Amino acid sequence: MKLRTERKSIMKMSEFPDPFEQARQEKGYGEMDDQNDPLTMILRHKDVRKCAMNWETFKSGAKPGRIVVPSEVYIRDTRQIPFEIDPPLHKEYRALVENWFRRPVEEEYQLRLREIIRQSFDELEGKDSVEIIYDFSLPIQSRALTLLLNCPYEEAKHWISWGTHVFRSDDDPLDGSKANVLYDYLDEAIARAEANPTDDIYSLLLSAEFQGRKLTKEEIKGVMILTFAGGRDTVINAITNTIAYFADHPEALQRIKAEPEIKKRAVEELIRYFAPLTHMGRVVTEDTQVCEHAIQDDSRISLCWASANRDESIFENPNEVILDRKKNPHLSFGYSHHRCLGATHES
Ligand code: EMZ
Repeated sequence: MKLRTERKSIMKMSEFPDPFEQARQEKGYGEMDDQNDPLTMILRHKDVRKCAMNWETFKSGAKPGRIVVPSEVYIRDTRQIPFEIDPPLHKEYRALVENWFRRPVEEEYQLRLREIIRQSFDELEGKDSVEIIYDFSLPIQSRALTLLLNCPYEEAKHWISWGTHVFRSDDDPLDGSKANVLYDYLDEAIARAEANPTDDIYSLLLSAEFQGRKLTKEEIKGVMILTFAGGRDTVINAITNTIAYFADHPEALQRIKAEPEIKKRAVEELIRYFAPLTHMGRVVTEDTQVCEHAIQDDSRISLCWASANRDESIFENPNEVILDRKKNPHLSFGYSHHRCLGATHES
């Protein structure tokens, strides 16, 4: 199969200009509305890091769904764990799943993951054209998730049918009905593991000890919703944009083949450039200031990873993909205690 790009204009399909450049340089922040709950976007690398660490002033443990952009307060009540929890409790919750999420660095896990990716490529063989998101990125994401959850491979078919977002409807940020499909699925999966413990993630969570007690069903669901939702659109974005990049730049693929030692750096660089998650919010706990801009108690800020990744004071030629970029402190996986649990997959 030949990779083909559809857009024939001057800009290549995989070219992402930086929409934050001017605001980042001039003010350091941007403003946007989101369902009448406006937010101040923090744009500079240094400020994003500072705010990410300051969980007392910029909290994650707000009303469930409020730190997400677009806000999910109208479509879910379940708190995602450990994502919507602040220190010191955050660490204890995270410890429940941290080792489990480290498994992707193991060789055996990587062999199985590679096999999933190979099979997904094989399915494209002989086709003239494919819809890359639905025929490739989404299936890979869901099949890889069977490994992470240690669930039967066949489950992936079911998850793929949910579409690119597991509980958010594609075109209406206020439509919460889709979420029930996931919630019902999780109720059943938890009940099954309770009746018949296996070595899957549900059984792990059901047997876990948290502060001298078992987790509640609501807590288990909170971890599972995050696992299903958090690593979905982000992974699909990363895979799709990478494929688009190689379609636009076949010479880059040749280079990586010829110089396998730059592979790791190339992965980091593509993740920096595409920033699969644009930003993540925090709720402000007191009147404060960022970049000399007043921010009110109980309003929202967002930590704009995509802008920080193009900060010219940190990255040389930030708008270029430099496959073997040496210094690359990108923030695509977040920063500080909430750094993405799934980041272990990049190895
Ligand atoms: C939340 C979020 C986590 C949110 C790291 O990102 O991902 C989004 O896709 C979900 O909608 O609920 O899980």
